This record gives sequence, structure tokens and C-alpha cells, in this order.
Amino acid sequence: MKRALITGVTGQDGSYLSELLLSEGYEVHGVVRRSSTENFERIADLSGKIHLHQADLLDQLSIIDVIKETQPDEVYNLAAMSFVPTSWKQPVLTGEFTGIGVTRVLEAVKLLGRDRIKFYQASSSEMFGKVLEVPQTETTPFYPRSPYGVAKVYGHWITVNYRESYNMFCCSGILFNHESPRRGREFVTRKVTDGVARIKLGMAKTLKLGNLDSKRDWGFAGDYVRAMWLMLQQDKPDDYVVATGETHTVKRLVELAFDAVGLKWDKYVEIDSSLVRPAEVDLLIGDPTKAKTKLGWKPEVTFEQLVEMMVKADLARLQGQSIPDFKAKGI
Ligand code: NDP
Ligand code: GDR
Repeated sequence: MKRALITGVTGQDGSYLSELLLSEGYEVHGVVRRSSTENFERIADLSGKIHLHQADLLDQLSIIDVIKETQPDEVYNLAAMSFVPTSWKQPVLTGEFTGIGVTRVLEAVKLLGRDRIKFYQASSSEMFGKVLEVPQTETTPFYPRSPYGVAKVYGHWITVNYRESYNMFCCSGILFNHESPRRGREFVTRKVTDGVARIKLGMAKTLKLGNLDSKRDWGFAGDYVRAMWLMLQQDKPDDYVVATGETHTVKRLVELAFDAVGLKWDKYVEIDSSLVRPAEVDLLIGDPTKAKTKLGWKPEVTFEQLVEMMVKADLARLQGQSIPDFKAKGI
């Protein structure tokens, strides 16, 4: 039985990846950080099926200890301060978690299993920022536009560097935005689908948003964790762009979400200039050709299906119904 260790197991991707690895017969271990209240909502269904260990990406020894204790075959480093606007408010902390944190995990892997443990780093399309090429591929130069993006560029290159310096099996997945009913409520897709459901049910009157013109290449998180796993099943480590190859505006997202409940978006949406970012990433669109040809990966859920899935789940949740079970295979 293979053993996997996931940092960031309580996050959106950590929960989907845990489910996928369990279905592939893995023993799954997850890193959680200590807090005064438990934040295990997304992995509540996995209680008793996965093993949780306390450690923190800020604390080198805790990472070494958890790898020593769990002896994983594969380490998925998903933990990060992942909300872009917060990275302008807490740039130093973001650098520590999202950037240097990667080195701490790599150091622990190097110390305890450099020839044996495969490593996955959760890199991001935010590294492309003010894009220098459209669509973006594995060879497109980076031009990050937020402290988060800058920290992820560091995480990407340190992963490549450990692969080249120590011949370690290290992969960097450059993932474009991926969403689901488990997405944090501050991210725009979930903010919109939650807001639309509240308006539909008479629990809110308006929805405040920032830049409606920015464009993203949005996919379904359940599809994207499969690409992470496939990267570590190859003979050689490499880096891959994971994306749908389609881009949509925030405005289109809003239209689709309101359409799903039969309402007209322009009656409810208000622009709040405080939500517009100091520097924006305007046109993200990924070219997933390498992932398709080398990994045999392709997205299963369309943008329209994704928005509908998320609106339905938020309506069900707010009405106290059980949330439809959207697993990694889609809807
Ligand atoms: P989430 O924000 O949902 O989850 C982040 C996870 O990191 C949480 O489990 C959080 O724990 C954990 N974490 C944060 N800081 C620390 C720390 N110091 N020590 C240990 N754990 C910590 O992110 P996603 O699941 O959406 O994303 C997973 C990864 O993929 C992130 O690295 C993100 O930057 C990256 N990414 C995400 C994309 C997306 O569209 N979702 C696209 C590209 C990259 P806690 O629950 O305690 O807060
Ligand atoms: P992003 O995701 O910054 O791409 O990072 P987010 O959903 O926060 O923003 C997407 C776009 O929507 C615009 N926008 C708003 N965004 C938020 N959050 N709230 C609003 O009210 C709003 N109005 C408009 C933003 O300006 C932006 O252009 C996500 C995270 O998961 C990162 O961790 C990951 O690396 C990248 O995706 C790929």
C-alpha cells in the first residue's frame, strides 16, 4: 500500500486529493496546523479514513518529524496562504508560508528520503501575472503581480532547483483557477454562487464585487487533483500547466450564476472599488497540451456545469438540505 502525505489537507484541494488517493488504495496522512477551533469541515466525511498530524510550514522541525513518522512515498505540498488580496496585507507572512515553506518541506524530504520520496508542489497561474504570452505554457516567462504570485514563483523555482541539484523526484504543477462547492467563500466563484443563492432565498439583497472584467481560466477542483496525482506516477519528474484552455470574465460567471436561479444579475450586483486589487492579472488562459499528451489528463467538467454545480450546492446548504455529492469524477 502506498503512503501519501498532504500538507494543506483541510483545504479545498486537500479534501479532493484525499478522496482520490483513498480510492486509489493509498494510506493517506494529512498535516493540520494547531488552532483553537478545529477547521476540518471539508474532511469531515473522511474522519477515520485518513490520519492527521499536527505540523506547521513555519516550523522546520515539525515538518521533519511528520515525514519521519509517516514515511510517505509521495508528498503533496498544498499548504499556503492562498488568498491573493491578503498577500498585499501580509506580504512577509505570505513569503514565509507560500515561499520559504516549500523549502522547509523539500529540506525534510531531502533529509529523510531524497531517493525515495516523490514531491508535488502546488504552483499557480498567478506566477504568469501580467502575461507575457497568450495562452500560457510551461515555458512562458513569469511576471507575478501580487506578493502571493511572487512567493509562488520562489516555490516553483526551488522545486525545480532541488530536482536539478539533488536529482530528487520533484514536480511543479502550474494549476489555473479551480473551484468547487468546497471553495473558500472569499474567492470570487464561491462568493458569487453563495451570494446568488442567498438572494434567491431572500437572505440578501445585493452582491458586492470588484473588477467584473478580469478573466480567468476556471476548472473543477476534482479534475485538477487527478493531474497532481498523475504527475507523480510518471517515470520522470517534470512541470505541467493544468488548465481548461478557455477563459471567461467575472461578468460571465455572474450572468451564469444568476441565470441558474432565473434572476437578472444587473438588478443585484454592486461594484465596490475597495475590492479592486492594487495590481491585477487581466488575461489568464492556460495551454494544457503537455498535460493532455504526457499525462493523458483532460478536464471533465465545463465552466457552465461548474457554475451550476456550485449554485445548486449553495442553495441546498442554505436550505439545510444535504449537499449534492460532487466527487472527483465530476457531476
Ligand atoms: P485553501 O486555501 O483551500 O487551502 C490551503 C491549505 O493550506 C489549508 O489546509 C490551510 O490550513 C493550509 N495552511 C495554510 N498555512 C499553513 C501553514 N502555515 N502550515 C500548515 N498548513 C497551512 O487552498 P486550495 O486548496 O484552493 O489550494 C491548494 C494549494 O494550491 C495552495 O497552495 C494554493 O496556493 C494552490 N493553488 C490553488 C489554486 C486554486 O485555484 N484553488 C490554483 C493554483 C494553485 P487551514 O485550514 O488551517 O487554514
Ligand atoms: P485568484 O482568485 O485571485 O485568481 O486566485 P479570486 O477568485 O480571488 O479572484 C479571481 C478574479 O475575480 C476578481 N474579482 C473578485 N475576487 C474576489 N475574491 N472577490 C470579489 O469580490 C471580486 N470581484 C472581482 C479578482 O479581481 C480576480 O481578478 C485564485 C487562488 O486560488 C490562488 O491561490 C490561485 O493560485 C489562483 O486562483 C490560480
